Amino acid sequence: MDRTFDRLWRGGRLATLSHGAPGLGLVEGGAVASRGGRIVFAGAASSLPQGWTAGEVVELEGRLVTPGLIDCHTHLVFGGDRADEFEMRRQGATYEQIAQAGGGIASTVRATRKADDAELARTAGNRLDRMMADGVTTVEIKSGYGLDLATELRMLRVARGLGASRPVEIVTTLLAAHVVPPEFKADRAAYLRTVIDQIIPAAAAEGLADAVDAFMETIAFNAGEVRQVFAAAKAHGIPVKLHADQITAGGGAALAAEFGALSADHLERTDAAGAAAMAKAGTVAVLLPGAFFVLRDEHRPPVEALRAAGVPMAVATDCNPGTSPLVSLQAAMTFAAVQFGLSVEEVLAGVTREAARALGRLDDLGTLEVGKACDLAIWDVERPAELVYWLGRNSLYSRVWRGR
Ligand code: DI6
Ligand code: FE
Repeated sequence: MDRTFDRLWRGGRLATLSHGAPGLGLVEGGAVASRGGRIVFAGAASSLPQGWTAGEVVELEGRLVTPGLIDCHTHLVFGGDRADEFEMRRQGATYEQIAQAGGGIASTVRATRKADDAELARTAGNRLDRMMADGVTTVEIKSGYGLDLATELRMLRVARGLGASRPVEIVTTLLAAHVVPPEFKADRAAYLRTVIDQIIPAAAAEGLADAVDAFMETIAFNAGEVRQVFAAAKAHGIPVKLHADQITAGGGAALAAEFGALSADHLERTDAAGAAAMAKAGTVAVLLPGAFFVLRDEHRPPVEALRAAGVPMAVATDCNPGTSPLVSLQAAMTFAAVQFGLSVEEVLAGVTREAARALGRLDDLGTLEVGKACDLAIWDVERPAELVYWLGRNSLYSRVWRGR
């Protein structure tokens, strides 16, 4: 083993989340060493190699170290907000009624098309800064409020730019199949052709999309349409994921599994057969308690069936202006435990290892293991459960991205 480290953290408790280790993979008296932004040692300090040298040694003083948190489902880039609709919903209007009246996603599309790049970057950047303060080191960002070639690509470029200007990794997802934009209402097939023949190829050519997503829902796209979008993504070698079974049961989980999707997200109305199909395909269930909370949904995702089938479960904010104006992944963690019944271990795995899996990035993110990116969250807590238990208390002591 090479014994020169850029930095060594020691004297803390590690939750490695590593493969094969039981539970959180806890290590007492642990140390983590980095070189060139990667982890070159993670384990008990007593098994550090003899004769090591480090550019810097950081004493953890008993603090807890976890992998940097990963928010694997956000719609962080958008124009305006929808506080007016929030008030309408408080007076009894439903999300679908507002959408049918031209509000909802369509109103954010209008605001996003109007906003210039600087405005989109500024507002999304503010949200991103807040997320990072929660210990988040990787954020997935979707397009889907442009719904035309120019604005969809613009959203993805702005998202990529946020990563270039901050110590955080941004993973981008093309969600041109979010809803049919107003100007195509009379001819949905024509919009679908635009997505398939223009937007997906252009995003692929510019390398702007790490994945392609779709919203399969009565107010959005049906199964046949989603199949066409997924086939086009696959033809360009881009992995897929799906907003599935959120408001209505539509067989979304099974469809996602059929295409070998990285993840199927929401799943409030997924049945046991859908869960079984996901298990077989290795598709991750991304649970989004923020939307469940804001919509006052009464259907929980089938956590017991997912668990019984062995489906990996991730937890994310779904940060978006309509159904989940939530910028705190820590809050989503508490909600996932309280509302969905996840254990502390499941929640912590869900924002680290399983979130990395949902992004197709388990090879270099999500656990404290040699060879992975040295992305750490260091917490002022005694027990891991405190990270899930507190609501609105940020226990982050420091955040490390790529070893810094
Ligand atoms: N699922 C959601 O929760 C959001 N989009 C989606 O596909 C809602 C987006 C919005 O209302 O703006
Ligand atoms: Fe979403």
